[in-house]
Amino acid sequence: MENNFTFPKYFLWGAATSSHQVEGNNMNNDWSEWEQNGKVKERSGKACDHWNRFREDFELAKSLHHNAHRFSLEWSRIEPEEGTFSDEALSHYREVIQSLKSNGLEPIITLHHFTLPLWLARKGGWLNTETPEIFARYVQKAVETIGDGVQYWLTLNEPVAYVFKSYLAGEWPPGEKSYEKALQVIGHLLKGHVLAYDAIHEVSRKLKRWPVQVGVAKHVLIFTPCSERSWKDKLSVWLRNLMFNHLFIKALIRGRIFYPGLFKIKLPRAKTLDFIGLNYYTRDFVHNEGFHVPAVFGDICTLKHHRDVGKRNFLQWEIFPEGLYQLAKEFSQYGLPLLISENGICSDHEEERSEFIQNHLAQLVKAMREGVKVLGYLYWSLLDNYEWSEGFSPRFGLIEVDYATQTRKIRASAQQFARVCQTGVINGN
Ligand code: IFM
Repeated sequence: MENNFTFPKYFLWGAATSSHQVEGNNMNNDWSEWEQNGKVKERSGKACDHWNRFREDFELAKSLHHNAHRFSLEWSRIEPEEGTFSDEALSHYREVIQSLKSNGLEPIITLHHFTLPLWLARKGGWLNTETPEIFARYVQKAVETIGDGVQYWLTLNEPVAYVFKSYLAGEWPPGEKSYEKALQVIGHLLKGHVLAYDAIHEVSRKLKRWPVQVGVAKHVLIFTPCSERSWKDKLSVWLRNLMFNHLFIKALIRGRIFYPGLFKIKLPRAKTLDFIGLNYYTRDFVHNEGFHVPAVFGDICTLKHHRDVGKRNFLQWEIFPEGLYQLAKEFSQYGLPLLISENGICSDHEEERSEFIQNHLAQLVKAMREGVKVLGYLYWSLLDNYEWSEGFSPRFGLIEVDYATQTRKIRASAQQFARVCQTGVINGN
């Protein structure tokens, strides 16, 4: 058909997970302590028991014609005590990679997906000035030991969202609500990325491996002014977009940044990104709250007329596929390839999930037709899993998990997505 779009041969098709959300029995990190202290309604417990069932899960991904899979290493398993690395955990992850490869799935590895080893959390986590170096040491060890044949690395998952939840909203460990601490942590995460970026490239050069590509998975949102007529709302949207979507990436490209609030951050080096991962889910309506920090960045409008706009997922996030086009175009300004490192919906209705994937892919195609270079599309998530403070109720998976029996069941939307993965063709008008 005339409007059909054929994705490039190199395109990565697959899904993503993260260690704490699927592995089960992660007892040595700050999240498990947070759960045990009763800070959330449900504990992760056995989660999807993916630690033991990864082979079965990757066979299912293969049967769905995926050719890539994103997962994260659990730092607290690899370095259970400061400076001591676990051979058992490292050989487990080596087996995970081997299993991916034998199923024809390109591994895409995240090195930090929200959780920290307890010993590091007790030393202040990302607030500690030594943490960037401590992170780089763990990254170097992991990449040396298990990274042979791994091309794609993501140093950090959603650094700004992590800082927001953990250091401003106080909803995630360590439960801080401090603007000053949030800025310090941003600075340390930026430095941690740069040191990790250098470590990954250095290991690959030293061990004469294939060239690697290193990025971050950046959480991105669409911000829309509450009132198109209010210049103040528009200003807040502009500032919010800069602060939450772009500044982190700009800092890595330029090697320095003035974060709003006049906090100056200088990094050891510039241009430390080979590609940009985008995690996209929804949009927020924003209205201006005045001219002091942080109100100037606007507030999320919870008025009924905005809350009721558009279709919503199980967590009441608006479904806004056009946003993927908009963000892909915006982020193409950096001249780096993009990877859609997460995009997904929690829903109990299969038609909604199918439509979600279809509509977002159509928007991605629109951007690609206009020349945006995209490496791949990874649906969040391969499996239903532990959605942090929301517990197990939101169902994001292409594969349904019965947590009582650990039975897996492929969903109808997964079959529909599988056809796109298999043919690499969609009708993108
Ligand atoms: O489950 C999370 C994931 O850990 C990070 N990105 C967003 C997902 C859905 O909320």
